[in-house]
Amino acid sequence: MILHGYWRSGTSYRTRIALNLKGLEYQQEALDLRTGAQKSDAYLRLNPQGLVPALETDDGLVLTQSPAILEWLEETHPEPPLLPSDAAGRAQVRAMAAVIGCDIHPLNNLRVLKAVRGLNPDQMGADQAGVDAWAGRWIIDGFTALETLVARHSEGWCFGAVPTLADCYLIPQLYSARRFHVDLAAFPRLLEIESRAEAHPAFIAALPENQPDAD
Ligand SMILES: N[C@@H](CCC(=O)N[C@@H](CS)C(=O)NCC(=O)O)C(=O)O
Repeated sequence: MILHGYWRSGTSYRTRIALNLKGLEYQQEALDLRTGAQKSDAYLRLNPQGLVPALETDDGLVLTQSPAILEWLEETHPEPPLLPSDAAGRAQVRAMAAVIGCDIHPLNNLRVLKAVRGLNPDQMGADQAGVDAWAGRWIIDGFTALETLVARHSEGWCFGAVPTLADCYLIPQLYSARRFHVDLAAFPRLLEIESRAEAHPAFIAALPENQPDAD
């Protein structure tokens, strides 16, 4: 398989974690988002949305949108499972993932931040402090809910005693929160999960700084 991604992209990071937890081999093709490589004609043929990640499977499929990729991985490589065995548990894990994937990450994606900075026609014109405040607002909002959900369901990881899709989403969002200088002191349970991930080989191998294109 080939993962098209970028070392600091949260959606690429969450996909790497899932691939690693499943013990799957994959090559990486890096796209430098800072230079707009995701908008090249060649990449747009793979992913018309011009966003990372995209996963080329061994069968020649091209998968896009990290939630779809993670669900595909779970369906095609069920061991070890990243979703609980019961429907209620799966709904909880997917809800935790969606807090990040739907309600936090899209608001601090590169193209949204460009608009917030005023580089796009929206002309909102924020400086770096304004961008941090914007991103932080949505991160704190989502993390506050997640801290409560984790308190209800955690036995070490976000849900239960083994990593699930929710942890694949959480760890990159914590990394991103630090880049926006968010004070994480109010989220001790999330930080506890992060320290567990810091000792887990699948999460370590997925760390941005451990990727071939890291600079
Ligand atoms: N919902 C998409 C979001 C993908 C996304 O926003 N990717 C970011 C990197 S984390 C990106 O490619 N940004 C490039 C840009 O905004 O031009 C997913 O989960 O795959």
